[in-house]
Amino acid sequence: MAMLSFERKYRVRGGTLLGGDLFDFWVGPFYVGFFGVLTIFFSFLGTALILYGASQGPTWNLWQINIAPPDLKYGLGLAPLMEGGLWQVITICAIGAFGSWALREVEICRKLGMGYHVPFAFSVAIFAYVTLVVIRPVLLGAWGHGFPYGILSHLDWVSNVGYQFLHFHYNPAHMIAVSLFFTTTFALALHGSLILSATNPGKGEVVKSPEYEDTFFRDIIGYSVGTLGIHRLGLFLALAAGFFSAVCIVISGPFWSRGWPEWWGWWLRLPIWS
Ligand code: 07D
Ligand code: 07D
Ligand code: U10
Repeated sequence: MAMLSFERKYRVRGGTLLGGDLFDFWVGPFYVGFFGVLTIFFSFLGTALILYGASQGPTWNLWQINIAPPDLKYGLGLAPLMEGGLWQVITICAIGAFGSWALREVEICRKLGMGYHVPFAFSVAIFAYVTLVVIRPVLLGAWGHGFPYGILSHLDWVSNVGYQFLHFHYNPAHMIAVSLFFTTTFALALHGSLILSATNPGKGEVVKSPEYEDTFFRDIIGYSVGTLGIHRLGLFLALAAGFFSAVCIVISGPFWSRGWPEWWGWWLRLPIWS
């Protein structure tokens, strides 16, 4: 079906979670909805506050702009605007914007009668972010444990927190997350190259069917996961990577406060060695 006639067919009212018909319309290619308005509100306010924070700071250099979380002495309380309060309001705006973006995805899925896989997947990214700026700081008792909002400053935070645990690579959940990230790119490279090899043949050649794709992997490794299966696997790998990332940082501090290399002592203490 041509895109234009398809759009006429599905661009109809209904499927909204909130707001009824009020925001049930499109602006150009964008579906609006109640959550579209909310997204615009939170992202405009959050961006404006970052710009305001930058205007009060020492630099307009994009890489060096930094909105820091409050000092640890403020614990889980509110901080004055210029001493981390800005970071607290921006964090609320960010969670509001990401959350309403996910719910706008849900409304679009409902309109199209599709599954909720895309908003579910985005929720895992939001979960990782919330783990960094809400769950872990709350468990540690201070908003000051959140990461600062700045391109270079957030890298400094990752490095500093990593070295607080001596050698972050020894964090077992970090190992699992890193391996899952590597496996995700490996799977996408295999999938992208396989699809192009079958469906984008040279001049005069015919497009090959999925049987060819299956057969390639049967010939080379004895097994094909299948055309639907590779998408399930890809989604699983990517979401598991994000999930184990959240695990690796939430256990660092709240559940393990020494160096990560020391955690592996349990191996040396196994009774089988004595
Ligand atoms: C390609 C989709 C498009 C998204 C883009 C990001 C902004 C921020 C804000 C000036 C894959 C848009 C960026 C809106 C501008 C201000 C105040 C997604 C694509 C292009 N990081 N991180 C980057 C974020 C964390 C880490 C780049 C966000 C954690 C490391 C970009 C978050 C930790 C490195 C960026 C976040 C961490 C980066 C490229 C939120 C652990 C790099 C991102 C909300 C997860 C790389 C200079 C990218 C870099 C990089 C954004 C969180 C580690 C600026 C929005 C605290 C080690 N991060 N990051 O392509 O070049 O993502 O940094 O959680 O090396 Mg980061
Ligand atoms: C949090 C992003 C969420 C994004 C959202 C959307 C916008 C809109 C708009 C473009 C989770 C934002 C959208 C803003 C943009 C437009 C229009 C994603 C998030 C909601 N590490 N490490 C990880 C590796 C080391 C350390 C994760 C590798 C060192 C710490 C991943 C190496 C030390 C933390 C990872 C390595 C160290 C991590 C990050 C190699 C430093 C974390 C991915 C090869 C000395 C972080 C939850 C992630 C984490 C994390 C990989 C090295 C420290 C598994 C490959 C040894 C402190 N590291 N790391 O989580 O788990 O994405 O965060 O050396 O906190 Mg690590
Ligand atoms: C996949 C696939 C597949 C495909 C695909 C894809 C996965 C097999 C069939 C998709 C993949 C690609 C296209 C490849 C490239 C993608 C990436 C590399 C991922 C990264 C993407 C990007 C970097 C692009 C990011 C771009 C974004 C997020 C768009 C930005 C858009 C906006 C900011 C507008 C959003 C719209 C909203 C929120 C609602 C509508 C609002 C408006 C239009 C604005 C007007 C506002 C109103 C009318 C509301 C009024 C607002 C109010 C009252 C509040 C005001 C408040 C104030 C404070 C002012 O598998 O198949 O192919 O293609």
